[in-house]
Amino acid sequence: MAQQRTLARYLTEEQRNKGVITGDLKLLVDIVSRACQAISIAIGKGGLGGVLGEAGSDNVQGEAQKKLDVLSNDILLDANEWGGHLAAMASEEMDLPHLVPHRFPKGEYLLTFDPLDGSSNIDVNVSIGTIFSVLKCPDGADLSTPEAAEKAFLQPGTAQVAAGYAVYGPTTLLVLTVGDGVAVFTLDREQGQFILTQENVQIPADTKEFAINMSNQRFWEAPVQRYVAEMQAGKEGPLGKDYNMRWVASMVADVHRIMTRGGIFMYPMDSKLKDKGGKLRLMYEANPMAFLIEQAGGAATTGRQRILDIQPDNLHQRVPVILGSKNEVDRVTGYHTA
Ligand code: P6P
Repeated sequence: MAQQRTLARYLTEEQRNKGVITGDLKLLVDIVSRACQAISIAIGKGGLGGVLGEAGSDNVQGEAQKKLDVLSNDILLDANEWGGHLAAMASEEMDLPHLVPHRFPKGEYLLTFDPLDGSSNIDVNVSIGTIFSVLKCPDGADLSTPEAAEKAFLQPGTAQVAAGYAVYGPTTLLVLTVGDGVAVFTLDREQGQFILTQENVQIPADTKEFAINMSNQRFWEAPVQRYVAEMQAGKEGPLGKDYNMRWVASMVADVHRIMTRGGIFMYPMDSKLKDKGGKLRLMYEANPMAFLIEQAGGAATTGRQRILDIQPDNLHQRVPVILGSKNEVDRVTGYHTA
């Protein structure tokens, strides 16, 4: 049987053979992967683990937190505080950055994450996931207080050195880029290891499958109205082919389907979200997913600009997201800029 390549071996080869990553970044990704294993175990217990339902608190987005949102966030914080590889962390579930406590050494990286994306699906047993992004901490960054530390995170997505997601589905997968393509690892629960099952993922440039929450149709801007109507027109319409639709309402699950067989995912600007800037968060949803999608040959825009080029204004900034098969993303982006 061909020798299995574990995540640790993949990261070591990226470090040693290609010089793509540092030892500290290898440690960071390995630690995050182990935190995702722990989250997978907690989720897997479901009602037996007393982890379903509401936590009785709201997050910075004003969204009711699920018990697993809080537990997943705590698992990631606890796992990453002590390693000496991180300077600070930021999360969808925390208003301000979490500084590495003084009792631990600080490292050169910043970690942002959505600890449990799609948590409205937890109680109905639909796939959910963890999304993470890694940045370098700028030299001389002011990390004296959480408030001061926010500035260090406000870097465009092109500055990311790694990004990934775990999808907790029928199997638990880790999908990762360190800037050298996209690799997929499958959790072998008996070994307690992520095993490489696919590398150099390539998203088909064309697709017949789109993902959008159709209930928002009346709020969309004209370019998205036009594009979705053209897809619904099928073979007889201007796009000359019939399309299928999927909407899991877990970004991780919808993006992983696109990673696997192509497609286009849209959470576009709509009139009820205008004052918030969009639905999805830039720093720990849109940016890591955009990095992964581009590394797999896809495209990711707001409809009007490349997501990775956005200069963030604040830690919890929201943006419209259109990503996936390049030719389709280019088409609908062209409708916005025509
Ligand atoms: P809606 C989950 O809450 C999330 O942030 C993404 O994972 C998902 O794509 C989107 O929101 C779903 O939004 O409006 O369809 O519930």
